[in-house]
Amino acid sequence: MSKAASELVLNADGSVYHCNIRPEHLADTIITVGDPNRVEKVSRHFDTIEHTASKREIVTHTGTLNGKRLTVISTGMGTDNIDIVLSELDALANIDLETGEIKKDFRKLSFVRMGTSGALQADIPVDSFVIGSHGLGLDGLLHYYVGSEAVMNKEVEDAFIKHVDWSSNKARPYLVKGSDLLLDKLASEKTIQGVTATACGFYGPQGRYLRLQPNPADINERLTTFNYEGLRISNFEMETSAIYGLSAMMGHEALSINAIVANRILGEFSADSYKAVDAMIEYSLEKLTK
Ligand code: R1P
Ligand code: URA
Repeated sequence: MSKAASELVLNADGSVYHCNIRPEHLADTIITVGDPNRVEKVSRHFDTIEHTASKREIVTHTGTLNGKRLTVISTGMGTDNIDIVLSELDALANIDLETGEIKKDFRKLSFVRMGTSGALQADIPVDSFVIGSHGLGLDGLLHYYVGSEAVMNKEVEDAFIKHVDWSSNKARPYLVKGSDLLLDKLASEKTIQGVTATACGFYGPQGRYLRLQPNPADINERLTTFNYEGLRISNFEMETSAIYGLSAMMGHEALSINAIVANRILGEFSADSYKAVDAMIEYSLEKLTK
């Protein structure tokens, strides 16, 4: 079925509305980062850069490293932006933008998020690298798509809802597994694995108390103490669950590696978070391309 102009929105040059790139600008392996300034921090390691674009908080560089074609793109903060970026990148790969028809031959993409995050366990130090074996969505995005239950894990979600006494005023939490293929590439003794919890905000939704009290006040303690057959929640950030969920529904691979800039249990923040992020980028690029 073709798509109305209001549904699959294109710019005058044929690029997709927000990401502002055309199909030929997209590599099969895509690195997502939250911060637009981090795009250059990734692409400065590339051997070649063939295309750059930017619109709003979405900056894109495509090039090669060690013979592998890569696109690095910033998503800005939050799963609402992930909905936009993942939908448009999947459309670039799998929809004929001229006719609006879904292409017959599926093109599989691999998404690697290189982000920053706060640890929810005392034994996960600042400046370490955490890979999300699973994404735990506290944001609700996936419920807006028909069939999303198929990529979720009801049993673990039910155990989590019971353990934390999750309020029915909030969207039901969802748990999605990351890509085993990418985990094989990226994991080593230098990385820690755990469940990455994705919040819909940085303050109240992550239990930070400035002037307004989070509800519940002890949300972090409830998350830290959850354990389902050895699965524990390692860290908090704002994108992973949606990347894992949409990728799984679309048939793509996705994995998230985060530099730990804060430890929420110990109340610590990295003395040099930019250095930790640079080290995580170098580590991940090497693993991804060699
Ligand atoms: C909050 O400071 C932002 O940092 C984390 C969170 O997910 C959120 O986007 O990731 P990035 O550093 O990739 O943006
Ligand atoms: N990003 C987050 O979302 N939370 C943190 O605590 C640190 C980085």
